[in-house]
Amino acid sequence: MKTGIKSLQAHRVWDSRGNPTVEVTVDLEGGARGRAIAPAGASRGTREAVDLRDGGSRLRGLDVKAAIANVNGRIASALVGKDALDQAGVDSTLIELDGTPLKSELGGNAMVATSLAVLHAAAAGMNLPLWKYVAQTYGEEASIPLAEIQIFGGGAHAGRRVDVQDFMVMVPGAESFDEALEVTAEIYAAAGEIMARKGRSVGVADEGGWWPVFDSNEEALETLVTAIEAAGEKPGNRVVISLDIAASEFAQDGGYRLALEDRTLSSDEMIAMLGSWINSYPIASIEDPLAEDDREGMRAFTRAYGDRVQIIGDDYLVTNAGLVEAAADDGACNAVLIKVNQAGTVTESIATLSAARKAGYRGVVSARSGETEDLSISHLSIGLNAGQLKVGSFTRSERMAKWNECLRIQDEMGENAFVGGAPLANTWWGKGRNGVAS
Ligand code: 2PG
Ligand code: MG
Repeated sequence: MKTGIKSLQAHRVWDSRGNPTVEVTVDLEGGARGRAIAPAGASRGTREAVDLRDGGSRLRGLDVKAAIANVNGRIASALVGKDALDQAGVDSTLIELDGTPLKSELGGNAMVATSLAVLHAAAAGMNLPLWKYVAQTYGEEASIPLAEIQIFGGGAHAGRRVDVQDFMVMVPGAESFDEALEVTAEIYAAAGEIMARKGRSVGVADEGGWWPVFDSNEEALETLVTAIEAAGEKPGNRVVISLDIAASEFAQDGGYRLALEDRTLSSDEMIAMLGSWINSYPIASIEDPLAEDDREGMRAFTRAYGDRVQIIGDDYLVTNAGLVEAAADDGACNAVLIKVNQAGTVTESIATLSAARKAGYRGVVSARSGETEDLSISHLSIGLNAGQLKVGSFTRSERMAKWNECLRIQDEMGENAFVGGAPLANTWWGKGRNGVAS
């Protein structure tokens, strides 16, 4: 099969919030085709690759005509004729052409859709499913990840109705990915029934989790525990809780403004509050517990709780290998979220995962709050043996499509491919439970 890039074409499509985004189609000389769509975040780190948006009043300034023109013009001219199998070469061409630290010239949206579309085209050119192509190309043993699934949305994804952004569950004690989803489905439904009984069932947030009508952030946690029990599970047994605090979103003047509770915490008080939650609830993972620029806070939190919970840097590390290395030197975080559009290219994202592994950090492949039918991250999490996948909730097809794709691949690979409790074996949960399913 001839794998030279014959043509690249960008189109405007629409994401799960009804916002415009960039889709790129790549055709190879041998006839193979790859396609990918850029996702979009709402709670974004200041150091992540930026999307190119047109501004103005139409479509609230979010149109992507300039990004599309960049793909069809400068990017296509630079990439036509290049070998799609040379992902690193393609990505470094994109990076050079852009020439800015945050991809603001070509647009992170133009670059990520192009980079992923080339990866898809290469896999198609080799006649392989994407996950298998990725595993072979990057020398990984593919595995089916542990799913991190949102039950209540919050923060920037729910009109800031509560301050904390994601209240999620993981089922590391499940025997298979399928069983983990089944347990999650029961918990999601139970949480909905509890909210309905309280007269608080008013729909869902951006990622499909229940809309968070609570009087305090901790009430959401209490309700989540009740929902886990109502689903017939013992919290902390095979089901554990995962939080994305997304603290940068409510950091204010060196403190943390909990608007729902009308109080402002210092960094130390924030650490103490999260510590009391860790002591009271079966929390195995916390993402962005402190703000992206609260280096001392993140170090102190990691010193205090890093041996009990997984501490994921999202806004704090923005899928950047250099920031992961610096955090490792610093003793901040023990895991990194991998969002390809934060880095801007596939190659940089994989380099971040490698840097994480070298530092002994776990990697969690993640969707954005603005998503589409694009299934790349399901394949990447499996092919890169990442161990964990975060996609949002358990409704809405831009989310479900990604869980369903993992199910299909699990069928192909067999149940032994599921990682089970292994990725969390060193956490509070894993130590207590010995990583063994009950
Ligand atoms: C996050 C993501 C996904 P966003 O903070 O982890 O939940 O949100 O895409 O809005 O940055
Ligand atoms: Mg996050």
